[in-house]
Amino acid sequence: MAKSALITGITGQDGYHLAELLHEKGYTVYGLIRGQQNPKKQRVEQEQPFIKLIEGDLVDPTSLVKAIEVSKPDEVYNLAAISHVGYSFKAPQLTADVTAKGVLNALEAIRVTGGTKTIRFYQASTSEMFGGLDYNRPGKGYDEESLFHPRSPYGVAKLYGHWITKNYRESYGIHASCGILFNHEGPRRGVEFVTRKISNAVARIHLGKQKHLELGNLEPKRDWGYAGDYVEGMWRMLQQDKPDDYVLATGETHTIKEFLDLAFKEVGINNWKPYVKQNPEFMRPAEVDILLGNPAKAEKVLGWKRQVDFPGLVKMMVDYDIGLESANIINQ
Ligand code: NDP
Ligand code: GDR
Repeated sequence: MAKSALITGITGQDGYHLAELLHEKGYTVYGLIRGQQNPKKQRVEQEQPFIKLIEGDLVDPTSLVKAIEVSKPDEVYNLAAISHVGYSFKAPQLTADVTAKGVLNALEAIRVTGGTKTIRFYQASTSEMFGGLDYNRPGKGYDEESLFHPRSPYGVAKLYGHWITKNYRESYGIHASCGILFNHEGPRRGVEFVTRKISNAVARIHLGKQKHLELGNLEPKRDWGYAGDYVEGMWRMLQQDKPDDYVLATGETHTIKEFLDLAFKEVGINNWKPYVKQNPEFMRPAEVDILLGNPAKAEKVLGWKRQVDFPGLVKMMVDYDIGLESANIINQ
């Protein structure tokens, strides 16, 4: 019989890629969608009509119980979160409710419906749980044993989600795994995140639709991979006999300036400085200066490896946005 999976965060970047992957593998895919009139619902219905949508919210425990009862999942992928680090400083309590306690609500829904021995659970943990601080630099890359020091309400909330997932594994024997994923991007990334903000602005500048791009701090370094590669790693974690935690990363780190270099070169601009303005609005009260991951365990145990490299990722995103923005001109 076909396996069944329930994905929370179905309207997000990873929800899109994971739904595609599971559908290709023959799963029946259920997606939790929130809100009375979610504007993204129509897009999901058009692009991925195979997804069975269930209304629910991570902060509404009853809706999660219902979602488990309706989908009867073999696997639950908890991708839903307030996921924007900058926004989490503006809405720290909401972030705690969704990104921290929401994980507990999802685990409890599995427990109270009697699914602890039958349902496998994936928690979307993050490299934002590491701090990049002087006493705790990544060295050759943060791994599963590295110290945590979150630097934002988002990172703190995710650390709760990480530990409550481990606690349910230890307490109730649930097959629950945490993927500690470093930044992963692609054409499906929200435009509020720095890579897509840049690729979209570069496309628009190239097409004469925009003059400048406003950014915050350009010095931080990130370990950027392609989201399509990372959802494969999530799935592999849940196929293991034993649950465990894994870092998924590329093992390379680059500054935002390097991203700008490559993105603008794609459209023939070698000096991006005249096009980029700094705006303090996009600075954060506390910053993670450097992230670099060591994916050795995932490579060895899961046989996972990223496929798309950094230049390939930048090119993919800029090419996509040129296509998107050109089509918008034609349609106007
Ligand atoms: P997105 O921001 O693209 O998607 C977040 C999703 O969460 C959306 O579908 C959103 O739905 C949903 N959501 C928000 N609040 C609620 C709620 N109260 N109840 C139900 N759903 C809700 O995130 P990504 O796809 O990029 O990331 C997926 C997960 O992985 C997130 O948990 C993120 O924190 C984590 N992560 C991401 C990394 C990355 O680089 N992308 C790296 C490491 C971890 P709606 O459309 O209704 O707003
Ligand atoms: P991040 O991603 O915080 O790493 O979290 P984001 O793209 O938001 O920021 C990366 C770095 O770029 C700097 N920056 C800007 N960021 C944004 N969004 N907008 C700007 O204008 C801007 N200018 C500079 C930031 O300060 C930061 O240093 C992402 C999210 O997907 C999390 O959910 C996930 O857990 C982590 O990646 C791993």
